[in-house]
Amino acid sequence: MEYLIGLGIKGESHGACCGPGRWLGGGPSLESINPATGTRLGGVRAASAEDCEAVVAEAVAAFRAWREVPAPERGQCVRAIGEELRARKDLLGTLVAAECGKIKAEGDGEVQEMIDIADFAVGQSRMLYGKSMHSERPRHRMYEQWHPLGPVAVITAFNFPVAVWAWNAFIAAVAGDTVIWKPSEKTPLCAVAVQHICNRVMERLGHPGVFGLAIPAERALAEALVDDPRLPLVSFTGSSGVGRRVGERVARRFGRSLLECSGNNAVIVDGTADLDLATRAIVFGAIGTAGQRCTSTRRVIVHRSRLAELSGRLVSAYAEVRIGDPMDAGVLMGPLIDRGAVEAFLQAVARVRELGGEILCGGRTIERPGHFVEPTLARSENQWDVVQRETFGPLLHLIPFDTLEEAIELNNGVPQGLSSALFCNDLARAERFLSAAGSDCGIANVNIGTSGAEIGGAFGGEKETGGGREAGSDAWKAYMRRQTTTVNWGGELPLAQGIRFELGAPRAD
Ligand code: UN1
Repeated sequence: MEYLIGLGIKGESHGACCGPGRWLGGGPSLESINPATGTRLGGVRAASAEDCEAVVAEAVAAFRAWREVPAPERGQCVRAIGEELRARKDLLGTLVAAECGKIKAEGDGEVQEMIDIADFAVGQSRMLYGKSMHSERPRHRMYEQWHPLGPVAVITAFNFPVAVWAWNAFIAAVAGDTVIWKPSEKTPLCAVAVQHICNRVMERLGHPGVFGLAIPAERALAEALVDDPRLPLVSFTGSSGVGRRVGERVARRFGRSLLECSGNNAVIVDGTADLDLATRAIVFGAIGTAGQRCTSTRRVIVHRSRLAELSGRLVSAYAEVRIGDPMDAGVLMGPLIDRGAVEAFLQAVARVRELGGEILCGGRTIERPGHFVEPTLARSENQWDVVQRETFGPLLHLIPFDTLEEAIELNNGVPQGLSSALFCNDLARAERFLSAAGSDCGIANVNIGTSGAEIGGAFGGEKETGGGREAGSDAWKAYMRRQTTTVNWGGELPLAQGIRFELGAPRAD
């Protein structure tokens, strides 16, 4: 496992880090397990309550200095981290594949996503624009400016163990915030590797403490971060169930939360669709990352006239998918993350059968070490409970429709609202899907699948997906506080709305 040494991981790692490069780990041991083999990759000593406090205190102290560093200079720090990531893309991509089980090409792709958002953030560091307005009062200047918000907690999931942190951390850093990362305890080594890179760069550039890491083993310590009034923003990626609790707790203390929760993403295959394109996009969307992306395709809503042909094509495509060690070339699907994920997948398959659905292919576990299941196609109904919730695995429901309006209703007829796609070769139908009466999701694509979004757009979704927007576009605003400023440079004190309020004026009576 030379890649671990190349990433600075030697022996047992420590689960909390605050600058300058101070590694702490007074909590219990956490094992990092390769889900493809069940073997141990390494161990991490989790952060204790005292360690978490040290990380938060450091982020609070570092914020005082960082907020006054000019934003373009903050951007240069992110640029330097991006350069280090470029140099280590292969090593880190390998660790991502080994620790979370996605195939090496997707592991590398995830590191590329970090590099892309670093580049984006560097540009953004010179574009933290505020508007100016014309005041209604003479000799007054009115404008808004964006200030750094404070130390930000970034809680990430196992399935994107490095990229989602980067979306948040790089934008937050150029915005002038400091960052406390609470990664999934299922992928601690990825976080430790990235933290080593941050430490090296930020110490060299004289800004230690901007990026901190806390990997606690107990839920109570993660909750303490969520409840901490010193952290004005909590960015959370994970299930809607946990996201709801995070949102409630943060709201209780008037904090802000940025929630990126469950998806239940559908591809609509219209009567006019190119089935070659649609099939390829569906297979990548449903099987990529073994169906463990929040953007994974979970439902295919297909025009009844194409149902037989599309399901035939999908069944043949599924039979061709090579499943195995994510590090082997040619493998397209790796394992699920752990035993619990396999259980949830099997329960969902059993529930489809119980409700009268047909399993067209797959549905079983694969007998080999690790947590492998078969990619599975089911003929299901949209309103079934098992279709209404997100099963984090390669289970795809096929649902027929007759009219486009019905297809849009089915697309929108789930509690989640992250990603959606329409395959179609008819302009008016495509525009209908993208219109205000179309998809209700945060992402709506035409002739592109539901997963694999670029970082340039704002990423996130509606309803139980949580409403947050991360990564590109103007997502940076979530990491800053807006201040409206009015300067009176005349010698008078005119009041807005024409109000007269004069001391010593003669009384009307
Ligand atoms: C996630 O699954 O949490 O759009 C993020 C995509 C990736 C990001 C997924 N760029 O599929």
